[in-house]
Amino acid sequence: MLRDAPKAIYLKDYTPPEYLIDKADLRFDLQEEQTLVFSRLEIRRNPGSTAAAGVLYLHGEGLDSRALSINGRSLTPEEYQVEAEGLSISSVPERFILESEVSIRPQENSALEGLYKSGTMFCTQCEAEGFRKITWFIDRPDVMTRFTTSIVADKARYPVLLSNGNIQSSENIGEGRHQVVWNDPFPKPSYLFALVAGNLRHIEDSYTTASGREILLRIYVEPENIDKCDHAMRSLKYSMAWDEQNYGREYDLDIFMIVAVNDFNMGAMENKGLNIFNSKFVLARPETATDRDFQGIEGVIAHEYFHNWTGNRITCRDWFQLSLKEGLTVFRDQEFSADMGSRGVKRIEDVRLLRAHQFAEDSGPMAHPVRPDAYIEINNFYTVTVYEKGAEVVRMLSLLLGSEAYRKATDLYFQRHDGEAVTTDDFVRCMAQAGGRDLAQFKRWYSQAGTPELRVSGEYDATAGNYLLTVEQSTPATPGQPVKQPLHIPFAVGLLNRQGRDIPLRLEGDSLAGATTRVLELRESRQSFRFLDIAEHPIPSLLRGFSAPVKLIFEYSDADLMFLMANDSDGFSRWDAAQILVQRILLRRISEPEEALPDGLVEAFGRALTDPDADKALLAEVLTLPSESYLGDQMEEVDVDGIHQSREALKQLLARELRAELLQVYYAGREQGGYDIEPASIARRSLKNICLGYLAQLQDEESLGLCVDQYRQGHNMTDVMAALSLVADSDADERGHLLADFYQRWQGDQLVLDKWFTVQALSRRQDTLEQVERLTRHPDFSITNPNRVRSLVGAFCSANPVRFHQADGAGYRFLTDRVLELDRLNPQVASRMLRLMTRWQRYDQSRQNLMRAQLQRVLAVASVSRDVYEIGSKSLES
Ligand code: 0A1
Ligand code: ZN
Repeated sequence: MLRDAPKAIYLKDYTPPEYLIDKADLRFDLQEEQTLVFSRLEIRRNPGSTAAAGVLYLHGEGLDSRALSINGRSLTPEEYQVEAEGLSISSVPERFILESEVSIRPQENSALEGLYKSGTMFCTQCEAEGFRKITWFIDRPDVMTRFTTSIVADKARYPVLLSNGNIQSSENIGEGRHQVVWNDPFPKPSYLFALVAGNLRHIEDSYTTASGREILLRIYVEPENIDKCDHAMRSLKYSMAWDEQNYGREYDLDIFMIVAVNDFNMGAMENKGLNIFNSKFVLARPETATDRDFQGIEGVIAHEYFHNWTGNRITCRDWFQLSLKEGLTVFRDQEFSADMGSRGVKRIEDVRLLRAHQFAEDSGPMAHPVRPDAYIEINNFYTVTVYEKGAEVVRMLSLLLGSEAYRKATDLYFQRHDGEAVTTDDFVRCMAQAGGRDLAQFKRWYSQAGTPELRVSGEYDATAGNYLLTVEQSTPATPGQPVKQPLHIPFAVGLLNRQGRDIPLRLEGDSLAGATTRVLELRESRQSFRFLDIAEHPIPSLLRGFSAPVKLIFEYSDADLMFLMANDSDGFSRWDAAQILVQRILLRRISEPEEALPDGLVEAFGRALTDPDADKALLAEVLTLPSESYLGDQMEEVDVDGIHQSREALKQLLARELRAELLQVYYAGREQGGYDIEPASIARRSLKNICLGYLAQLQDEESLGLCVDQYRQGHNMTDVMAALSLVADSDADERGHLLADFYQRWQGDQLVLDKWFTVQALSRRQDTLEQVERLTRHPDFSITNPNRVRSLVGAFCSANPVRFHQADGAGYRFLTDRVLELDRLNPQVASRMLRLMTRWQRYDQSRQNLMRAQLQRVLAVASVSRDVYEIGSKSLES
C-alpha cells in the first residue's frame, strides 16, 4: 500500500457533541465561477457533554476560508487551526455567535456531494457528510439546528430558488439578481439541508390533511419534462393519505416540494420539505417509462415522503444507527406498495431482491450487521443490509407484536422521540414496552451479521397421530464475528393434508388452537414443536410469507414441491416451492444436461398457463427463472458457463414443450384498448412478455417476428423494451435496425437513452464486452453521469455474469479501468462499481487470480479514495 491506511470509526467510541448549534443563518451568493457562503451560527456548549470545555471543532472540506469571527471579532491566525477535514478554534465561550465566509466551486464538484451543478441547475446532496463541503459546521446528525437560508442569484438564469421550510421573502435586488429567503421552523441535522437554483417549471396540487390543513404540493423539473410529472404527484398524494391512515402521521410544513435532477448518486433524498430526486424516480409517461419504472417512482416517492417522520422528525443519533430510519422507512414503503398493487407479488419481489443481493452481501467480504459497529467511509454503508435486511427486522417486530400492538408501539415511538436523534435500541424499547414483550434476544438481529440457516426436519408418528417439527438454527461466521449467538426468529408454518388443505393446528402445551398458520418463536439452537391430532403424514409449508430473513433447509422431494406449488394456501410459499424446484433442476442439469424434468412438471406449467382463473401476476413470477447470479450463490464454486447453459437450455426445453400454450397466452395478453397501470394490466403485460421471452428462446423466425412486431407496434415502453431486449440478445437481421431506430427516436431523452445502453450491455451475445467498450466511447456516454454509468457499466458487470466473467479476465480489466477513471471524479459511484468484483473467492482459481490482480491494481493507486480503499482492502483481506 502506498499511503497511510484510512482509519476506521467505531460505534463504541460515540460521545455526545461538545457544542450544539441552535440556529444557522446562511446566505448563498451563487455566481458563475464560485459560490460565496456566509454563515452565522448560534453555538452553545452542550450541557450533556462530558469533554473538557473550550475547543470547538467544526467540519469543513475543500472550503476556501475568507473570514471567521466570534461575537463580531475577527479571529487571529493563532486562535484557530485549519486541518485536513476541519477547523479547531481554541478558547471559545460557553455561548457565542460564529460568523464565517467561504468560497466553494460547485461547478467543479463532480463527486455530487455538497453543492454541485447538474446541467445548468445548482443542487445539493448533504447526506451523509456533504454539508461540510458547503460551510464550516458540526456535521453530525445529533446536532439539530433551525436553518434560515437566503439565496442570491441571477434572475434570468436561476428564476427558481428553493430551500427547506416555508418561503419568507422574495425580492429583486438590482443588476438582474434576486434574493429568496426560506425558513425551516423544524430543527434538523445538517444532512437534511437542501438548496436548489435553476430554470425550472413545476406542476402544483394540494392535499388536505386529516386535521384539515391545506398543503401546497409542487414538483419542479426542467421545462421539457413538465408533461412527465403526473404519476409522481399522484403517488405523493396517496403516500400522504396512507401515512395518516396507517401510522397516524400528518405532514407538518405548509409546502412539500420535489425537484428532479439528472445527476444524482442515489435514488432520492428526503431533505426537509424539499426532496431532491434522481429524475429516474420522478419522470414517466407510458411511452417513456416501463411498468417497473412507474412502480419504482411510486415506491421512492413514498419512501422519501415517509422519511419526514421516520428520519426527519426523529433522526439518527449517529450513522451507525442508519437503519433506524432506513430499515423502518423501507418497511413502510414496502407495505404502502403492497397496498397500492398486488401484495403477493410485492412480497415476492422484495424477497427476490433480499436473497439475490443481501444474502450475497452477508456471505461476502463486506458482511456487516444491520447496525454496523465500524466503518471507514459511511457512504459505503448505504447497503442492502442496512436497508432491506433492516426492513425485514422491523417486519419481524410487527409480526411478533401483531398489527395492533405494532401500531401502539410506533405511536409511542413518535410521541416519545419526536424532535430527537435516537438509536435502534430506543426504537426496540418502544416495541418492547408497547408490545409487552421481552426483546432482549431479538436485538441480536441488529448486531449480528450473516444469514441464519434453519435446518428443519419433520417426523410423523402415525400411532400417536402427531407431527414433530425440529428446527436447528445457526449463522455462519462473518468477517470479525467468528462466533454467533442464537436469534429470536418468528417462523410461520402450516401443515397440508394429502388433499392439499390446511390442517387446523394444535400445538402441544399451548391453548391456542385452530389457526392454520402458526408463528413459532425460535430462540434456541435446537427446538422441537409437536403438532397434535394429525391424521396422516402432512406436508409442511415452512417460512410462510417469508416470516424471517433466513435460509431454510428442508429435505423436500421434487413431488412434495410440486404438491406445494399446486396447493399451498400461502401464495408466497407456492411461488417459493416452484423456485426451489426449478433451482434444483437447473443446478442438477449443469452436470447432467440431459436429465429429464420431474414427471408432471411441464403439464403443471401447461395447466397453469391455460387456466383462465390463474393469478397472472403470480404465474409471471413462477415462470421467471432464478437469475444466473443467484444460482451461482447456491454453488460451492460458481460455474459461470455451466449455469448459463443450463438456464438457457431449460428455457428452450420449456418453450419447445409449451409452445402452443405460450403462444395462446401471448396473443391473449396483447394490448387491446387503452393503456393503464392498474395491477391487472401490469400482470397481463408481464405474463405476456415472459411468454414472449420463452418463445424467443427458440430463435425461430416466427418468435423473432413476434418480437419485431411488438417493438414496431410500440404500444408502451414496457412492451417496447421487452421486445427490444429479446432482439438485442439474438442474431436477428433486424437487430441493428431496431437499435438504431430506438436511438434515433429517443436521442434527446436521457432516461430512455439509459435503457438503450442497458439493453446492449445485457445482451448474451459473444461480442457484448466489445460492444460495451465501444459504447463507452459513444458521444452520449458520460462517465460523470451516475445513471449513464450504471446503465452501461453497472448493468454489464452486475447482470450479465456470463460475459462479465469471461475466462480471459477482460471484463475485470474493463471494470477496473472504469473504477480508476471514476474514482478521480466520483468516489461514491466508483466504490459501488468496485463492489461488483469483490466476491472473487466464489470463483475458480484462474478467475480468482485475475480478479485479485485487478483489486491490487486499484489499491496500488496512491490517491485512491477512502470509499474505494475500504471496499478493495476488505475484499482482499477476506
Ligand atoms: N437517504 C436517502 C438515500 C441517500 C443516501 C445517501 C446519499 O448520498 C450519499 C443520497 C441519498 C434515502 O434513503 O432515500
Ligand atoms: Zn431512505
